[in-house]
Amino acid sequence: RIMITGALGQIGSELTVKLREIYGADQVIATDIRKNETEAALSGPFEMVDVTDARTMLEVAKKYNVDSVIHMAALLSATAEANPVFAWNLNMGGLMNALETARELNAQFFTPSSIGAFGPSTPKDRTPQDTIHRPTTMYGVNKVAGELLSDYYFHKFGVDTRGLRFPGLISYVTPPGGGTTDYAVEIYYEAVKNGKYTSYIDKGTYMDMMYMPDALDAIVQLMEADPSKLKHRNSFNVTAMSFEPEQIAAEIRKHIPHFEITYQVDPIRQAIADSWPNSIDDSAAVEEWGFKANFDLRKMTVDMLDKLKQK
Ligand code: VAH
Repeated sequence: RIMITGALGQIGSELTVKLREIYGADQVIATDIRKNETEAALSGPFEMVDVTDARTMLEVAKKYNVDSVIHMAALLSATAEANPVFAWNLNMGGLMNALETARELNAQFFTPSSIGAFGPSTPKDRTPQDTIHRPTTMYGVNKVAGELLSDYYFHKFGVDTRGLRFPGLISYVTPPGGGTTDYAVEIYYEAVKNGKYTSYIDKGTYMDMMYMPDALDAIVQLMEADPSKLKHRNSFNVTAMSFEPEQIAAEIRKHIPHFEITYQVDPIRQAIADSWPNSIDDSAAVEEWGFKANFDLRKMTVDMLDKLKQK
């Protein structure tokens, strides 16, 4: 059985539904700090778990005898930057508790890292799998420390930990909260609702992005990969595309001709975005476990607008 923390979050809410489709509803225990009425909360076992509460997390894991822990509960970059001490305690305390739970139950383990694990001194174009990590954000510090801690649990305790450095993720199911890349989600919602969008990220700011279906497939594919083929563990660069706001606006205009983008740059989130790569190199993921993204900007835009219009 699989236990997911942060199961009602941006990735967790769709991952929970997908894993239940693959492995069976009662095989996936969704946990989060609060419950809601979404499909992720209602389509199978749900438990209230605050990831900073180690005892409850372990109790729930033992109650369902889980053999896989997928730790998704965390604060994203912009929120973390506004509350750095809280972010450290939640992001690192939660991760430690989840790793300890996986160690006690000898369970497989997944948690996401991010392109946020790179900083201004990292090569910005085709950022390598193995390179300098000196992030200048609390979120980035959490992600680098998290990668090192997860590798430590693999080498020291033999916990089968695996991770992905996700780019910005774009989805129409659960609006994201507190990210820097979320302009690329908001723009689609605003295009459908109002035909225009004011971006807090400046034109010319390139960031790696990925459509949520590709992100979910990558998690399943990595977790089912042959461990003997993995030279890396925490965490693999993965990406589908890299674009700047003008490019996504132009793609939207192919479907909504009068769509307009204007700019009101948020210096805090712009500074975070400027510290991240323009594009990363995901050849290690391709070579070690056959990663392949299916959605590019054109295909994603068709699907996003179609699904949001239905919504
Ligand atoms: C964020 N969406 O913006 C997340 C992610 C790479 C970006 O880490 O913080």
